[in-house]
Amino acid sequence: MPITFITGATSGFGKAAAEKFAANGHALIINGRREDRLQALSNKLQEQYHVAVLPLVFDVRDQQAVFNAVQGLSAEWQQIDILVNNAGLAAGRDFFNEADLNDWNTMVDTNIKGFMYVAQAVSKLMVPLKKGHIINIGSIAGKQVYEKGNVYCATKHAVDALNQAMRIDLLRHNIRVTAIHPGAAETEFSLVRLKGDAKAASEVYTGMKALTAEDIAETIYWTTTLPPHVCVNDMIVTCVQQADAFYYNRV
Ligand code: NDP
Ligand code: 8X3
Repeated sequence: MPITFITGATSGFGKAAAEKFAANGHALIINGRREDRLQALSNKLQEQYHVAVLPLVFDVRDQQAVFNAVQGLSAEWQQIDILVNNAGLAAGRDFFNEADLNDWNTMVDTNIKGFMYVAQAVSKLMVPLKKGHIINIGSIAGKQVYEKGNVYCATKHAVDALNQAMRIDLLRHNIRVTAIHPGAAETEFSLVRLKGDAKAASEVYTGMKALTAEDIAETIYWTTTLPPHVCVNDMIVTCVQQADAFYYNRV
């Protein structure tokens, strides 16, 4: 049974990916900060798909907690085949000169530093196995910069660079490294970014059929099903009504 480790599995892409991998017989290590959600997901997947699930509650920003959690895995659970490095968020949508520095720190600490801690901790387990697949969740915001996107876009550009760096440095260890850069997807992302303003969050997707969490889960899973000598390095995925960070066809 392959083992897949998914960060940010309490919602959105991570949760949908957990469902997808479990439905395909993967044992799962799932992470998030909200313990109740993580436990409920774990119970559901074990009951529905009869797969082993290990919930690991930690904050990816906490370097020690990340390394303790990964290094503390039993020998069986350390045989990780796939990492979905997904936990992340946007906080605020403000002009550069007006943004809240706490929001900037939260995004840098989560989307860059937490992302790096998880990837390094798990890659250390993959190296001796001489195989593995790391899937980094970037964003269209990691390819282009838009108004009031400033630091969120910068963190996702960092993900783009780190994905390339991992691909190069892990090449000699036979580890596949893939970045998936989604466009607008209707998850809890905008609710978090806009600090719980449900009306403003839903307006982000007005007039278009945005991506769903399941669409991205499908894409993530697909990259893992290719023959072992094939690696998708970088992929941008948007809904049909979005061409890039700027061009939308809202109806
Ligand atoms: P959601 O808000 O639905 O899910 C985010 C997940 O990340 C939650 O499970 C949350 O869990 C987890 N998370 C956030 N901070 C931390 C932390 N410090 N430690 C551990 N887990 C954390 O959003 P999405 O599913 O949409 O977002 C997933 C990823 O996709 C993010 O990296 C986001 O930037 C990216 N993305 C999203 C797009 C979109 O339009 N939705 C488009 C492009 C990229 P918990 O709160 O329980 O810790
Ligand atoms: C999330 C997609 O367009 O809000 O990364 O930046 S967008």
